Amino acid sequence: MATIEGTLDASGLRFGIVVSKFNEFVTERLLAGALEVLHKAGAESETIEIAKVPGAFEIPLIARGMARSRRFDAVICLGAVIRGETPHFEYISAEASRGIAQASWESDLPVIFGVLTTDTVEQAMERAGALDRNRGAEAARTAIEMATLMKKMQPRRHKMSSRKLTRRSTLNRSKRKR
Ligand code: INI
Repeated sequence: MATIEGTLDASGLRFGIVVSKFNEFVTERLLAGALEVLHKAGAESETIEIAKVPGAFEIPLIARGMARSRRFDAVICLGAVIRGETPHFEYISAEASRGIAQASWESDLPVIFGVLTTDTVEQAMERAGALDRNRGAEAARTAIEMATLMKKMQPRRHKMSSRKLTRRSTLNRSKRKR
C-alpha cells in the first residue's frame, strides 16, 4: 500500500496570491499571515506574486488567469465577506467559492480558498489574528501541502501517459500496415 502526502517545505515553490481590497482591514491581516507562513516555510519573495482585486466577487477571474499561466505551483485566494455588511452576502460568497473551485479544476492546480465568510466584523477579525488562528496562514499551509503533493503525483502521471502513448502509436503503426 502506498501513501503519498504533501510536506510543509515551500523552498523552490512559486505562489500567486489574489487578495481582495473590500474589508481591507481584515484582508491585509490575512495577507500578512499567508506571507509569514510562506517565508517561514522557505519560499523566496521573488517567487511570490500578489494581485489585488476590488472584492471577493472578482477573485475567481484573476485566480483562474494566474492558475492557467502555469507560472505558479499554487494560487492562494484571500478575502472577507461579512454578512452584517451586505445584503448580497450569499451571492458573493457563493460565487467566490464556486469560481475558486472551478479555477482549480480547470487548471489542474491547487487554488486555495482563503476567503472568510462571517456574520460579523468581530468574527472576521478573530479569524485574521495570530498565525494559529489566521485564515490566510492556514490557506498558505494548505497551498504548500497541496503543491508538494501535486509534485509527488506528477512523475507517476507522466509515466502512465507515456506508456499509453507508446501503446497507442504501436497500435496505429500496425493499423497502417494492414
Ligand atoms: N466584497 C467583499 O469582498 N466582501 C464583502 O463583504 C462585500 N460586501 O459587503 O458587499 C463585497 N462586495 C463587493 C463585491 O465583491 C464586488 O466587488 C462588487 O459586487 C462588484 O462586482
